[in-house]
Amino acid sequence: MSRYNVKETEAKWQAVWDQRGCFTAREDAARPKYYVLEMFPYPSGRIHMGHVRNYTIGDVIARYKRAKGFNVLHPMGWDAFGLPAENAALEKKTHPAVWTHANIAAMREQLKSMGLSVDWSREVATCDPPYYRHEQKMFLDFLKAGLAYRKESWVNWDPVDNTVLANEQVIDGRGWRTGALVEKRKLSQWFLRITEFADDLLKGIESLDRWPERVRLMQENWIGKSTGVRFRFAIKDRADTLEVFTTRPDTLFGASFAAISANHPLAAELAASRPELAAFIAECNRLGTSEEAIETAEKKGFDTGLTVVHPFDPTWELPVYVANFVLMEYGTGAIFGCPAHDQRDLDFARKYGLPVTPVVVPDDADPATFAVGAEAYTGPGSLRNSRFLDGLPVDAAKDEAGRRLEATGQGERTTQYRLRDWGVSRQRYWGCPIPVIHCESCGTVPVPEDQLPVTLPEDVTFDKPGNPLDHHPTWKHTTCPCCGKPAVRETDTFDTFIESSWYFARFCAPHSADAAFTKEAVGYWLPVDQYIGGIEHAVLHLLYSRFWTRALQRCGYLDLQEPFAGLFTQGMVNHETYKDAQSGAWLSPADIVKNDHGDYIRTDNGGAVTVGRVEKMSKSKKNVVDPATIIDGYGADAARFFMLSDSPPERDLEWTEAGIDGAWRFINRLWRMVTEPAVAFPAPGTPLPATLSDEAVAVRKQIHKTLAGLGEDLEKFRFNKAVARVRELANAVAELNGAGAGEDWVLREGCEALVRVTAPMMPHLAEELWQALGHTTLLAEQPWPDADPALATDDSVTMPVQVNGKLRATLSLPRDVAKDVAEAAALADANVQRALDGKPVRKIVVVPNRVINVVA
Ligand code: ANZ
Ligand code: ZN
Repeated sequence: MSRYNVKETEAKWQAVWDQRGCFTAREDAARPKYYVLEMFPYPSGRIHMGHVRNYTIGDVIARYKRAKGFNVLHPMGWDAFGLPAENAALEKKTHPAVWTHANIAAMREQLKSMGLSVDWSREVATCDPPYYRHEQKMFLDFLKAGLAYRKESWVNWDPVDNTVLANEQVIDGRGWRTGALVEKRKLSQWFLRITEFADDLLKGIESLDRWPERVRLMQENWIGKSTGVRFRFAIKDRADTLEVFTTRPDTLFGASFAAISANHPLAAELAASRPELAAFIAECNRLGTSEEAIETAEKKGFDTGLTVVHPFDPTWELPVYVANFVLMEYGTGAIFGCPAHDQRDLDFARKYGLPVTPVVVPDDADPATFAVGAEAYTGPGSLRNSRFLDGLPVDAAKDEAGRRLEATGQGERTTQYRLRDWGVSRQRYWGCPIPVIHCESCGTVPVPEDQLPVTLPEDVTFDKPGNPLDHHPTWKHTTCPCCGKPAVRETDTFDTFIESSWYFARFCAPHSADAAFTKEAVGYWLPVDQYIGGIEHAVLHLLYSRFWTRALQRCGYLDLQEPFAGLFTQGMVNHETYKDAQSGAWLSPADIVKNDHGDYIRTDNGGAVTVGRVEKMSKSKKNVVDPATIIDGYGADAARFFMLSDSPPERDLEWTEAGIDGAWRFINRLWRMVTEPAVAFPAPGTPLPATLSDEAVAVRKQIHKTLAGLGEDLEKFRFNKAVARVRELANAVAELNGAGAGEDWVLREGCEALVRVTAPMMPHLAEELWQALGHTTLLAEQPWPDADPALATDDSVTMPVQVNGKLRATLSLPRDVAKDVAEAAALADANVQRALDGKPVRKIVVVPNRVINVVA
């Protein structure tokens, strides 16, 4: 028995595809285009199984669509700026650029070893000036269009290193390196006006009908549209007012306090003469800037001693607190609290002994006894204890309260979004420089376009905390483009989410020098027809890209709103976890073997191993399998095939050795079927013989049913079903021994079908076998084999027979059989007769091709 030489074969076909430029994409107005894109990788240095899954899925789609006649664009590039390069520079004493480019080179080879049908001539790395110069230009255009602006904003400050920390560098409220309690500081930073598009981004979600419902919902919640009222409380003994935002003006008669954010101007004013309040504010600011931290912290407040006057009753006063759960960034930074109908307010009221008055009573509750205990009531109902609102249902009461606040000039009905403008300044080196100059006389001046790109200096050091651009001796010193006096460059760089907000457009014209892309190219290729990536990007990356596209449209770059017409989010790759039974230390799958009893033991010392749960592959739990090892041992096709075979692609997949072994065995089986057939194949192109054995006819039917079903599976991302179909067909074809009439012909037809439909999944093997079948063309350039509809439809169907709702028999009947024939067949069945047990049949319902229901 010969063996398939996987290494040689895979390398050979990769070289052939490459030389022929099989996957080079060219605009061609005469052909329908299809743009398939996987989220581009961060160049960490090595690919992981998540990449293998992501790119396998994308490649199956790309190859399939190409075979279906589409002009396919399938590019690849590198999301190359970011913090890990700076960390590596610090730890390994290398330069971020050197580290990044070395990683790109290594990962490019790894991805190429997967046999991806990528147009590598379009490769881009976002850290290269020819890429980011266009981003700087876009920013300047946004600035002109009023879509970018500067304002003071809070950052995480490490007081030991004296440096700004990215959110991911704050771990449990402490700096990742120093362990110091992180503080909030205010810095002047750049913002992009994404909120300007809040409503448009929300409405656009409706058109994204090829996006997962879950992602659409997450975006909707992130944008967070709320309708409510802004109104102003009079402050007792002061001339000014306190403006609050509420979505529940109906609950105003249940109000028992007002609260302001620790960063509210009023809090700052009061704190100036009250040290205890200043201390409380400082405590609030240590909570970190994330909404989650604020949400989960214990609700705390500080009574300012001020009171405000109820808007509907001048004799009613409410105390004003500074509270840690009120965000300055939302609404007006001030609220009124109604403890009975808001959980945070209730927790707060219980802590500070404030009244809890229910004003909304559920329709099925007794208003006389309805009370609120530990849980606020947030459901529907009608109003009580609320004077002129009494008896109204919640919605009507909201209307009425809003109307009265408007009528008395105390407030206005408004719409509020949770979405905040996008803060894009980062105090980091390894990012795109923000192209502005600060001049003492002229203020903030954009870098003139003919001076772009503003490139990063190469001679930087990372041994001091803080931003290396800022301590660079010369880089930031320049002259003002307006007045020519000495001025300093902005030393902040862009959030790396900016590079990924437009790379899909750059891929359309990656070598365009004067412009980020050409209108013709994006007009032809965009939107991306199928985007594929992890659910972790459901909100930020996808929302920023949708915003950026709209901003580009406004600035005349392109004519498009939604960059991604279709989105698929794949599941994770999981693996069993292993621990040393004694020490409890995590063990890698590579460090253990099975003993004679089938139990795992340590390879090095034979020690016992505890097998733990199946979890996402992660370095910390050591349950990772390196794709390089797998590709080296089994080849890319086996890895790809297994990735597709076990689970639906949107679900998590468990990587197992048995699974990859199974894929490998199947590869060899197909290889032998084609290279060592039971009987010699007739030459390619031999016409269908006049007579075929019954077996040959049956196999032909299965071949064409498989072709029909498989195309549909691939269209619908049911890759695991497609794999199952391929395996079934292989079984059926293998059954043909070739002795009967025309069986040699059908054997070829079956093998060709197998080879052609597996091509998107296992392209190297398929190409090799296509050649072995005597073809001189490249399979990568062949059209998809379409099914013969006459053979693809079943002429018999399986019909279950139910007697009084219970399944009693299954019959094989001709498709579209007449009802009376189906009824007779059902009643003739012995199991059905037994179930009837002599009872008269009252009714038979035949659902054509589906089910027969007998009622007795
Ligand atoms: C009074 C009230 C009574 C409220 C009640 C709710 C229930 P969404 O739906 O997210 O828009 N709020 C307003 N500004 C806030 C801020 N800066 N920080 C924290 N909370 C704030 O939530 C709007 C509600 O969140 C508002 O309606 C306000 O509390 C609170 F039974 O006003 B409500
Ligand atoms: Zn100047």
